[in-house]
Amino acid sequence: MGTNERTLILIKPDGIQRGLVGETIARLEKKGLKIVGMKMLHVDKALAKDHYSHLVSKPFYPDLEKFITSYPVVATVVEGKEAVEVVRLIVGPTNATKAEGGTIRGDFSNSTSRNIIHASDSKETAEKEIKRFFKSSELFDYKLVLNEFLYAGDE
Ligand code: IDP
Ligand code: MG
Repeated sequence: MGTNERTLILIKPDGIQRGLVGETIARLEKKGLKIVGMKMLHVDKALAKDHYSHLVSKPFYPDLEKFITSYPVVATVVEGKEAVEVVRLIVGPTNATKAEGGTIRGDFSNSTSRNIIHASDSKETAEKEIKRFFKSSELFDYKLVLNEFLYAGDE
């Protein structure tokens, strides 16, 4: 069973400004995801265009770029069984107005444009996004001793 799938999370400027860094990371940790990289950075325009390349032609892109480059973000890579899908489920859908309670977006946002957190949407995207935000020397391979208590009996 693969427990080493990785995904990228960004706590966006609204998440930091609203004091939700600890709450957000705590939810991922309590699920049993292993933190393998973490840093604060300021996203510049070029990085924003790269990261949101699928959205540059949208009418809301200027606001999105201004927002994501306005204040720092916290970038985190977590690892675990089916991490990409698991994190998307914990985060909730893009439009937080439609996000269920219990999800990060459902509990803390009622907006599409200010929805607290980014999470990679597929394994392929995750690989690209992790490389975009982290050097290999900034990612840590270590044994999470708790794994035996998190998944050991799974197929
Ligand atoms: P995701 O963050 O759930 O993966 P994407 O479609 O990849 O959603 O969009 C990236 C980000 O762009 C969203 O999280 C949100 O901040 C912003 N965004 C997406 N669609 C809209 C929209 O219709 N209006 C305003 N902002 C949007
Ligand atoms: Mg996306």
